[in-house]
Amino acid sequence: MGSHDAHYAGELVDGARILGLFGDVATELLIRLDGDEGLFRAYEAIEFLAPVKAGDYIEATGVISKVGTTSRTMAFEARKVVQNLRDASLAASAADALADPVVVCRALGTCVVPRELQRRPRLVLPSLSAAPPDLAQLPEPRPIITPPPRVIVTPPSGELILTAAIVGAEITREQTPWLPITAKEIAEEAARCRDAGVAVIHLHVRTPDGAPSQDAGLFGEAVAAIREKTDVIVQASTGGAVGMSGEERAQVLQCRPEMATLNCGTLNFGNDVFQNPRPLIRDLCQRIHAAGSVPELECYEVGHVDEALRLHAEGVLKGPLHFQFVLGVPGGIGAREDVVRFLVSQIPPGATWGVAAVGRHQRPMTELAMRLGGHARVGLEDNIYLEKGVLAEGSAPLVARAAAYARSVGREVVDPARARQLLGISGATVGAGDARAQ
Ligand code: KMH
Ligand code: ZN
Repeated sequence: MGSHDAHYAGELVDGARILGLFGDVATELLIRLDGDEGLFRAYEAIEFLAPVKAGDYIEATGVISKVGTTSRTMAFEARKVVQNLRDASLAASAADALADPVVVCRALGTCVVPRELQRRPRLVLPSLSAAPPDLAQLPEPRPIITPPPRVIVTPPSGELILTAAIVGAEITREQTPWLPITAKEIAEEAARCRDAGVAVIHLHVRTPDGAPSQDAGLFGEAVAAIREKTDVIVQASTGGAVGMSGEERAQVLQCRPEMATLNCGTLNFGNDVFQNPRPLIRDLCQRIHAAGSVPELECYEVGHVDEALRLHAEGVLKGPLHFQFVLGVPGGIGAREDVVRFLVSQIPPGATWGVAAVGRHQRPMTELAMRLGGHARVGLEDNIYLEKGVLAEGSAPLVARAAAYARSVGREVVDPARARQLLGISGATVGAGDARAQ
C-alpha cells in the first residue's frame, strides 16, 4: 500500500482498496475457470478485521466455492504480510515481515460469466493458481526471494491427506439441508469430496429418518454405494453417537473398513458425556485390528494422547500411529495454536497427525495444521458453515477451500492410493475393504 492509498488521517487505507484487490483475484479465477474476465455481481459478506496503513504489504487470495450455470461463488481473504514499523527511533522506511500474517479482510462474493462467454468445458472445481516455482528449479543466478512462511514451517515432504467427515451423528437436516442421509446421498457427497481433494471419508450412517446408527447393514450399503462411485478410503466411526453401547458402536467393523476411529478417552461432549472407558478402548482397538482396519486415534484431550501411547506400549495398539487431534469440543481441549504445537510435541517421531476442529475453529485450525505439516479434516460433522451465517452446500465446498489453501502453502494434496501408502493401509487397491457385513 503506497502513501497515495492512505485515504484517512492516520494513514489508514480505505476498505474499497482491498475490495479492488479481491476484484483482481476474482477476475483471475474467472479467466482460469472460464477463459473470460466475467463480471462481479455482488458481495454477500465483507468483514474488515484489521486496519491497513500505507507501507503495509497485502496478499489477496481467493477460491471458487461453487459453480452454477453462470454464477461463480467465491471466498476471498487478504492478509498483511509486511508492516511498516512506525517507530520514531527508526527510519521512516523501517519495516518487518510478519511471522504470522494478519488477516485484514474476508469476503464472499458472486461473479457471473454469461454462457456465451464461457470458453471452456464446465469444470467441477475451480482451477487455481499454479504453485510458486520450486526454488531449486530456478536458473542461476537465482533471484533473491525472501522465503514465505510456508518455506520455513512446512517440512520438505509436504504431502497432505484431506479427510471429509460428511455425515456425523449430531447434525440434523433442520440445521442444514445439505446433510447426506441415504446411501445414495452419502456416495454422491463422497464423490464430490473426492473431486475436491479428499482421500479419506470419515463415515457415520443414519436410519432413513435421520437418526444416527452403527447398523452393519446400513453401513455396508453406504460403503457399497461409495465404492461404485469413487476410490476414497472409508474410515468407519466406532465412536457412533453418545449413549451408544460398545457393542452397538463396534457393529460397523463387521464390514471390515480400511480404517476405523479409536476414541482414546472419555470426555464431556457438550452437555453429554462421550463414554470411552479404558476397557472399551482396548476392546475396540483389538476389534479394529481383527477387522484388518487401520486405527485413527481420536484425541480430544492431552491425556488421550498418553492413553494411546500406553496402548501402543502394551502392544494392544499396533503402529503406524495416526493421531487426529479433535479440538474445540465443548468439554474438551480448546482450539488454539499452542494446543496444536503441544500435542504434536507429544507424539513419537514417525507418527502422523491431523487436526479436526469444531464449528468456527475448523478453518483456522485446519489451516494451521497444514502450515505445520499435519493433515486435516473438514466436513459437516464438525462444521456446517462456509462463512459466518453461510451454510456450506455439503462438505465438498469446505474440502475445495481446504485443498486450495493447502496448495497455497506448498502442500501436495494426495489421492487415496498415496494416502493408503502413507497410512500403512495394505492391499492398496481401489476396492480395498469389504462392504459386506460378515
Ligand atoms: N459422535 C461423537 C460422539 C468418531 O467418529 O469416532 C463421536 C465421534 C467420534 O464422532
Ligand atoms: Zn465421527
